[in-house]
Amino acid sequence: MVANVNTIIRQIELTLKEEEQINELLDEICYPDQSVDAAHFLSEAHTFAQELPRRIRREIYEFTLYESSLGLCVKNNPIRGAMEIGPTPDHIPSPDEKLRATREEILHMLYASLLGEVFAWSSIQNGNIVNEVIPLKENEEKPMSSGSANLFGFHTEDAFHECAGDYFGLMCLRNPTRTPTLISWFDASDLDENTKIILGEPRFIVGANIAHNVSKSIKRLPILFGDFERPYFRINLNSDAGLDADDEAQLALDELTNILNRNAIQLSLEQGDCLYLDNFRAVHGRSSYKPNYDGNDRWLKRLYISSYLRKSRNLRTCPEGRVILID
Ligand SMILES: O=C(O)CCC(=O)C(=O)O
Ligand SMILES: [Fe+2]
Repeated sequence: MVANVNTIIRQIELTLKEEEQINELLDEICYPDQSVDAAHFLSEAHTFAQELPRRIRREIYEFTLYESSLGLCVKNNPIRGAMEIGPTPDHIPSPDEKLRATREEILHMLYASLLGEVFAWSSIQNGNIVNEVIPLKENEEKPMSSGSANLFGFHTEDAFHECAGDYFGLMCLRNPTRTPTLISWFDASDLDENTKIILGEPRFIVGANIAHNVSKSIKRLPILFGDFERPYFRINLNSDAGLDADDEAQLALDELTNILNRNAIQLSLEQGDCLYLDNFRAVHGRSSYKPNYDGNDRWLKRLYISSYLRKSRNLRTCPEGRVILID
C-alpha cells in the first residue's frame, strides 16, 4: 500500500492562540526592527525556544524520541507580508548579507533548536547558517536545490559526510507553483535479507550534491546503519555511485532505489509551513518546475540540525562554532 502524506509526516496546525503566543515571543526577540544579530541569537535560541507553545514542544520532543513519523510539518506559522519579506532572492547571499536573521528565520531556528543544534557547512552557500532554496537561472538544468527544469532526485541531506545532520528543515515563504517536495522511505521488511546485509557493508560511494564545493569522495560507506530492524540510511541518487566492479552492491542499491521510488509521496509546502524531516530515515527531493525569475518564485529556508554538536568538534573552530569546515 502506498502511504499518503499524513501517515508519514505528522502535520500540526497552530491554533490562533498558539500563533499569538509565537508572535509575542518573536516581538520580544526582534524588538525593535524585526531582525536580530544572527550569531548572537543562536546562543540564545534554546533558551527562547522553551517559550514556544507547550504542545509544539511536546510534539517535537516526541518526534525525536519515538521516531514515530518521518517528519513534522508545523502549519500556519506567521509570515509577514510580501513587502516585509521582500522578493525571492536572485543570488545566494554573502555572509555579510546574512549577519542579521529575519523574524521568519528566527522562528525556524527556534523550532530547530528543539530538535538539536543548528549548524552550517563551509562548503555550501558561503557557510551561511540559514540557506536559501531559490531557483537560479544559471543552475536551471542542474541537480541541485537551485535547479528547476529537472527532477531533483532522492537524497538524505549531506549523506556524503559523517556529520550529516540528524534532521533538516525547510520553511516555506512562498510556493506559488505549488511545486512539491518529494519524500520517501523504506521498511526494512521490504528488503530481501541478503540485500539488507550488503547495504550494511562499506561498499558504497555516497557522493556530495554538486552544490557542495568539496572534493569527490572515494571512500566506501555502508548505506544502512543503526538498528537493522529499523535501519537508518544515507543515500544520494543524484551522484554517480561509481560502484564499478561491485555488481552485487549495485543490485542492492537498485532494489532500495525501486522501493524508494514506489513509496514516494508529494508534499507541496505552503506559505507558513515549517517541515522538519528525519534525515536518517527519510529521503527527499523536488519535482521540476518553471520559475519566472521575477522575485515571486518559490522560496524556502533550509536549516541543518544535529542532535550532537560535539560529533563535529574537530571540524569547528570553537565549542560554540556552528560552521563545519570542510574542503
Ligand atoms: O526544494 C525542495 O523541496 C527540496 C530541496 C532540497 O533537497 C534541499 O534544499 O536540500
Ligand atoms: Fe536536500
